[in-house]
Formats: sequence, C-alpha cells, structure tokens
Amino acid sequence: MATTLGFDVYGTLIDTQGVISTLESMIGDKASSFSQTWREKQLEYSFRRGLMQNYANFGVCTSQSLEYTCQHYAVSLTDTQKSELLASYSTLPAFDDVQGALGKLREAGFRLHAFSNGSEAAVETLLNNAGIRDYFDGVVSCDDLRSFKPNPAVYAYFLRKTKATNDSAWLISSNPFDVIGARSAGMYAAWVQRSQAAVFDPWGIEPTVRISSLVELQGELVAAR
Ligand code: 2OP
Repeated sequence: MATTLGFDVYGTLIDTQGVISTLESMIGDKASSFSQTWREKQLEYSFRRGLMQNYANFGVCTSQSLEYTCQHYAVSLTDTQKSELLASYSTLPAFDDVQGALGKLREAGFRLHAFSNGSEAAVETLLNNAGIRDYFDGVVSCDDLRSFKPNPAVYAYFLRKTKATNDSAWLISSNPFDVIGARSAGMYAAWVQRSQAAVFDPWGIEPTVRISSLVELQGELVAAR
C-alpha cells in the first residue's frame, strides 16, 4: 500500500509569520511579537475549546485571538484593519521548500493530504492562493469532528478519511503538540524543525524522524521503511 502523508498546514506548509509585513504597516515594530502572541493565543483557544467541548471553528479562534492580542498590546485597530489581517490569513505564503519537496514525493508515489484544524473551505482557499493545492489528493479538516488537534480522534479520523492504516501513514508537522498527539495516537510522525530556536517538548514522546526542511523528508521516509 502506498504511504499516506498528512501535512499540517499552518506553520508547516504555510508561514503564519507571513502576516508580519501587513502588521508592520499598521503597528510598526511591535509586529513580530504581536504576530507570535496572536499565533500562540490562536492555538491556546483551540486547545481550551477542545477540552471544554465548546467548539468554534479555527477561524473563530483566529479572530478572537486577534482581538485578545490587540487588547494585550493596547493596540487599537479599526474593523477594516482587523478584516484585512484576517483576510491575509487566507493569502499566507508557502515555505520555500514546499513546492519542490511535494512534487518529488508525488512523483515517488506517496499519497499527500493536507491535514489541519482549519475548516476545509479555509484550507482549500489558502492552499489554492499559495499555489500548492494541486499537490494534494485531498484536505482533511478537524472541523468535520468539531474538535482540534491533538484530540486522538482527529488522527483516527485522518486514517479513516484517507483509507490508510497506522503503519502506512505519517503526520508531517512543525508543531510539537501535533507531532506528540499523532505519536500518542499511534501514528508515525516527522517533526519539521522550522527554526533552530524551536524546542520539542520534553515529554519523552519523540518524533519518528526530525527534519529541518521538507527536502529531507523523502530520504527519511525511505530510510524508516
Ligand atoms: C493546523 O494547521 C494549527 O497548524 C495547525 O492544524
């Protein structure tokens, strides 16, 4: 059976720091820390909503975390500016290594799926705008289960939706919470260490492989067979 790869989207395929240039035009030198707080709070909201079983989709987590971040930094953005920032979340760029690596993986016979907290519609739009949608056989969204990563149910859902099995499927993610969630659910998982400063949580649940670029992925997958 061909190996199925589930690619996390935000932070793995797509650079969420891509909003910084828009932010700089609005708030100047606070942009980088603002963007990081926004991303961290967006994820925190998904974890809290999952645990509370009070679901709202990832787009709501993104907009409410933007509101929090504005208040946290005492930055007053107009509704138009907030709408522009949220719209920029659907036009974020793919990382430089994505196109080349995905093309080679498809040629080598791997089945590629995007696998994200984001709603199917939001991810479809984002991947199309980033010019990488055609590399994927499909999009698997946690929104279908009204839950978020790292709920083990979402990894099981990924396998069902892609008709894969634990021994023929990998999660590919730059987010340690996602990698640990997939490994804890019994999947193979590759951690894409997008920054030298990134720390993998010291839980004793390790990625199957660590890579610093998607270019290394195919070699690691073949070696892991
Ligand atoms: C995802 O794309 C949030 O990066 C995470 O599901």
